[in-house]
Amino acid sequence: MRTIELNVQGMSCGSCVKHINAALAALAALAGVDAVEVDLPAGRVRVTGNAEAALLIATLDDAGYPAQAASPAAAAAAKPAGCGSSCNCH
Ligand SMILES: [Cu+2]
Repeated sequence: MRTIELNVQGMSCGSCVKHINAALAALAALAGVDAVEVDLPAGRVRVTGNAEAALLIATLDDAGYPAQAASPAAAAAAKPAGCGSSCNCH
């Protein structure tokens, strides 16, 4: 088991968080996702389990949220906007 941190774009309100949780929950039995923690202000998702990072990223992309493996530089650049034109849940 491991923890994978992802930076997720376009996630800016509680509805986005629900979409992301639902998308990743669908992988739980299939690929081994034990826990999903969404940090909305940071634009970050932490996934604990055995799923491959590439699969998590593909799943989030499919759900409409471009994701990438977290790195310190990317985290500094991530600035969540208010729910609006930059929000992917509408
Ligand atoms: Cu939203």
